[in-house]
Amino acid sequence: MLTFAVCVSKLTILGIELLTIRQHHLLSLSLSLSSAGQLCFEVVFALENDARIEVSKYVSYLLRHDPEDLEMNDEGFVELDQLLSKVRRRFPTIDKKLLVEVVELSERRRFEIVGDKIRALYGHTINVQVNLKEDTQVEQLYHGTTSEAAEQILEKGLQPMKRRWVHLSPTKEIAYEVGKRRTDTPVVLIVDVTEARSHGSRFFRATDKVYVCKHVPAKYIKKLPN
Ligand code: HQG
Repeated sequence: MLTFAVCVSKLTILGIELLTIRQHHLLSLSLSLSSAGQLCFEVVFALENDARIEVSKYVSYLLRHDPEDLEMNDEGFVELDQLLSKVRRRFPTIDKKLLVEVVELSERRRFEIVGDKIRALYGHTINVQVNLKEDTQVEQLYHGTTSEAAEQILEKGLQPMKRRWVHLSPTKEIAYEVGKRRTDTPVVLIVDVTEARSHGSRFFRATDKVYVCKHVPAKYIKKLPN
């Protein structure tokens, strides 16, 4: 079967506009030729990547930093329907399916949906009890940052700064990417988790890419060679 897809902003046939594409959406028109020689076409709506990022950023802001008029419980959950109404005030074309898609298709698992509620898994500045499961196995974790911050961290340890937790990465590659958000030349620090844990530090797994802890003393942190 021969298949190809084109992306258009409106669907026009013989000069007649049949469909105007909704704001924040991408129309993908797939044409395929079946083995019987029939020409088939399929129209698929998807949330445009940029719009997906904007919605994700707004949801992150609400669930991590300022829920505004949303009712948030002690564990950081809000009703998915309430969140949807709020998001729709800014992104009117978003429906529940698309909101769930934004949450579930994000390359980092920033949020979790449990029943009819949703919350951010990490990154909070507001005081919520996320009650993550403590990790007792992981031996080393990484932290990517700027060279200026790294110098401070090697002296004073890792501190949560504006957030509730220090955020750590399970691999040096992920830590490098985190550091890249701030600088072109990130420094990757390695945390001796086994040693820190044996002296009372506790580490929690938020997602497959993010671990958190309250504070890491400087003596358990080293700089990785570039
Ligand atoms: C630095 C993103 C000086 C620390 C990421 C960092 C992450 C110190 C900054 C998550 C310090 C805090 C969090 C000390 C720490 N002296 N600087 N003693 N201790 N710092 O944003 O780890 O995309 O709170 O190095 O991927 O950059 O939003 O932490 O530079 O997982 O889902 O203080 O956010 O996830 O900054 O990022 P942040 P982070 P999302």
